[in-house]
Amino acid sequence: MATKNLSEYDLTSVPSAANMKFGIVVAEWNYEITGVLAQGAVNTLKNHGAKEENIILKHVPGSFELTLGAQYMAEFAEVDAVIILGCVIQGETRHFDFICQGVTQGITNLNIKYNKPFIFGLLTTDNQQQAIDRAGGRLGNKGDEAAVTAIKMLALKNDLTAIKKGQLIAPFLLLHLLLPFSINPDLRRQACGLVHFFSFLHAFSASRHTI
Ligand code: DLZ
Repeated sequence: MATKNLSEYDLTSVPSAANMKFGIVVAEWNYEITGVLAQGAVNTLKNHGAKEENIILKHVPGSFELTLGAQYMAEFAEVDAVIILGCVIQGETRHFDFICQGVTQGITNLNIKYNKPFIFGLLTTDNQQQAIDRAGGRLGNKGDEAAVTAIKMLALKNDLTAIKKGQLIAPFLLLHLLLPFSINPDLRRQACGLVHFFSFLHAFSASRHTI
């Protein structure tokens, strides 16, 4: 049982979302809840610098359709991360269990298949009041939490990508340092040109692919 407010966090702990592109997939079932989750997610992304044109929001009929909707979003909208928002409320039958299980497994698979963050913003509650509490009520908004999670996961990916690029450029730098000691002047000139060319290519691609 959640006790913390989902919308309370240290603002300074969240990186800038200025260069990130997000997809948000929202289930229409229980829209009085999921609409509030979506609004919270959009506001939070914008508060952290995401541009309006870099937030693509689409709807699917129910939570069961969230997985495929999220896959469409990753394939056709070329977003960096997908935020998945739905609300499943326990009823009299076991429908609840099957939907929750299907979506959870589906989203887990998408994370691995696309190597992108697909954020699980699905409320799975015993009743309507528990959902209201988590959609702008006394426990905050799960949509805010999902947005912050998306930003943090992309920042993590950026950090690790930068480390990998740094490791790749190291051999070029080493070669650059050793070249002046080469004896043959022609060879030295040609090799210098090549090193400069590849360093430029590398720096160019690093500047274009920070996410
Ligand atoms: C059918 C159904 C039921 C009973 N309950 C919910 C729910 O609480 N939350 C939700 O998002 N969707 C529900 N659905 C619809 C299913 O997710 C799905 O849209 C249909 O089974 C059609 O595939």
